Amino acid sequence: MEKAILINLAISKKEAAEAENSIAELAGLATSAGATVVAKIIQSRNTISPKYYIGEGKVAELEALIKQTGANLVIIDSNLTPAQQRNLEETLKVKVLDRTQVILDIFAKRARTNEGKLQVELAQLSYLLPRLKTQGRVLSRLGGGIGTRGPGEKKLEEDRRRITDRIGRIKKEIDSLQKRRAQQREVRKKSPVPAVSLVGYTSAGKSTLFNNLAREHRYTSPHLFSTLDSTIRRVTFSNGFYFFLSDTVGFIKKLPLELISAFRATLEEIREADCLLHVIDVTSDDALEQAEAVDKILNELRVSDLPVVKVYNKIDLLPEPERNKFLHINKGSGQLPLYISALTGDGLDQLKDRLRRILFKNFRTLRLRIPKSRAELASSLPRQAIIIKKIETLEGWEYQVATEKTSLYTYLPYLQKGEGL
Ligand SMILES: Nc1nc2c(ncn2[C@@H]2O[C@H](COP(=O)(O)OP(=O)(O)OP(=O)(O)O)[C@@H](O)[C@H]2O)c(=O)[nH]1
Ligand SMILES: [Mg+2]
Repeated sequence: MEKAILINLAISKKEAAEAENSIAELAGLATSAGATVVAKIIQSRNTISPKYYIGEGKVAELEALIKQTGANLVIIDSNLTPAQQRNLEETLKVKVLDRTQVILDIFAKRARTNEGKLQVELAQLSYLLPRLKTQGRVLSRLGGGIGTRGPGEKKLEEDRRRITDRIGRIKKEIDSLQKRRAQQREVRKKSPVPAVSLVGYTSAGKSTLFNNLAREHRYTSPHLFSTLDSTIRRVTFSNGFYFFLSDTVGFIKKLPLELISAFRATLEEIREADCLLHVIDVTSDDALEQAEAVDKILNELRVSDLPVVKVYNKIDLLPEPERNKFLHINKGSGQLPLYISALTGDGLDQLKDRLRRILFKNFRTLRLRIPKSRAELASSLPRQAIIIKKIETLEGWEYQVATEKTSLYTYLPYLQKGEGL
């Protein structure tokens, strides 16, 4: 187990105000990566030291603290230049990582699918490459653990050319995986079934809500970034209507650039959705800032024109009077905020109700009776309408369907009595 000391350097009033939350989040990241946090330090200073990032006085202080706590890892709550990282490691004689490296490490640990693993390796190598030029950092000297997982220590020591080759090959592989994914998406796009994507800050409760809505077991955990690869399940209403729900990777403030581009593919799911379900953790001290960070990333992904349903989750942990602090958010939209507990199921009926009204606004249900002689119509029906019920009879098939399309004209002769388009 690695014992880590965390350091946040604030060089402005604004940064000083955010320092507590930022270092608390870094502690969450470090724990998720497998380290134990033994100390947290916040330093206020006017400038960043080009040599050590933090001030020299702090470096001396750190040395003493390392001895005292037995720490073998120092994590800086920002990005370091290769020189700063090397200087700190040489002086402190322990491994030094920055925020991006810790996040990359968690992603390396969590990636499950082939594409996810490749994306993480690509991000790690891209982050490493410019650092190799100046660095010659001998990781083996400082042991394995956080920041060395993924491509592996040996690979990290390979020369630049081989890493560049590897990057090229990974890109090609990802490319072909993405083509396949795009084809699958095309198929899904032709389907009349609406799609909803869960989005939100990491640990907000997306997977828990996913499980509860889709009644399907998914991996949830108190650690950050427990979901990396998006998954899709069906959510059905009592009237038989249904939609597809996808669970996605969590967002975080200061998400490294390398990762935003690496996970763009995973986030493509979001772009294909008809509606986004934004999960906000009300128990987090900076819930509103987290929600803003998510909005910002959604903007960057250019999905801001999609309808978004915001849900305030973990309400079971919040006493009634405190809920008021979120009341002003939806002001003007005429919608009351939705308070839910993904864990206990509280508020999920109201949530489903709101989703139903958004997704199926223009849908209506119809009954069809298609004779055996028109089997081709029966087989193409799922591309035109949501099949709610299907019964096979001697003469053919009886359907109850939901549709918003007028393209059902070919089916007009087969409408059951009393139905009209
Ligand atoms: N008390 C309470 N805990 C919740 C609720 N929803 C989620 N949690 C807990 O919060 C933690 C994170 O939940 P997840 O569902 O894994 O969060 P996530 O948004 O999928 O996180 P990532 O996939 O890591 O981005 C878990 O320990 C859940 O049990 C809730 O409504 N109430
Ligand atoms: Mg999750």
